[in-house]
Amino acid sequence: MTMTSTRLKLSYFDFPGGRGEPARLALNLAGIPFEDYRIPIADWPTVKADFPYQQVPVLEVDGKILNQSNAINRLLGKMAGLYPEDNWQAAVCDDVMDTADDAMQLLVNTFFMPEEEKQRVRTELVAGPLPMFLSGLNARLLASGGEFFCAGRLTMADLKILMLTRSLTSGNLDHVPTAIVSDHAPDLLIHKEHIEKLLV
Ligand SMILES: N[C@@H](CCC(=O)N[C@@H](CS)C(=O)NCC(=O)O)C(=O)O
Repeated sequence: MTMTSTRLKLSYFDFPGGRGEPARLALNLAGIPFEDYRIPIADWPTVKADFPYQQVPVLEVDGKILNQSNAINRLLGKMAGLYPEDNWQAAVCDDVMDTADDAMQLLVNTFFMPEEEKQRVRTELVAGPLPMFLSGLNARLLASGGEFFCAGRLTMADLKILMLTRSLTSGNLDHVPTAIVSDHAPDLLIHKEHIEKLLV
C-alpha cells in the first residue's frame, strides 16, 4: 500500500483520547494526510447506524472499511513507522495495546451506571484491579528500558498508554483519584510527560 495513492478517512469522537486518538496522533506525527471526521457526541445517535458494528473508530482506506481500533493502529502504525518490524517487539506492542484497552474497559463499563453504583464499582476498581494493571504496565515499561514500551523507540504502544494515563490523571473520572498513576506506576507518569513532549 503506497501512501501517495491511499485515501484515508478516520471516524471517531471529537475528543483527545479514547480508542481513536492514537490513530489520529500517528497520522499527524507522520504527516500523512487524512480526512479527520470528528463526530460531535450530539450527532452520534443519528450517524451510529452508518458504521458496520455501530461503533467507532472506523478507518476508510480508498473506500474500504476497517473496524477495530487495534487493527487500525497496526495498519496505520506500519504506514507511520510507529509499529515494530521485529516479530517479538510487534507482539509486545500488541500486548501493551490490548492491556491498555482491558484497563480502560473497566472504567468504560461504569460510564452509564447510576451514581451510587458508579461510586461503589469505581471504589472497588481503585482498590485492586486498576493498581494491578498500572503496576504491571509500569514493570513492562521498566523491563524495556523505561523510555518506550517496545523496540526502543516511539510506537503505537506508547500512544495507547498515553490515552490511559491521560484519562486517569484528567480529574474527569469521579471517584478515581488523579494520584492513582503516581501512587502505583510513577514511571508511567514520567512516560506520559515524555510522550506528550514528542507530540508537540
Ligand atoms: N473493540 C472495538 C470497540 C469499539 C468501541 O467500543 N467504541 C466506542 C467508543 S471508544 C463506541 O463506538 N461507543 C459508542 C457506542 O457503542 O454507541 C474497538 O477496539 O474498536
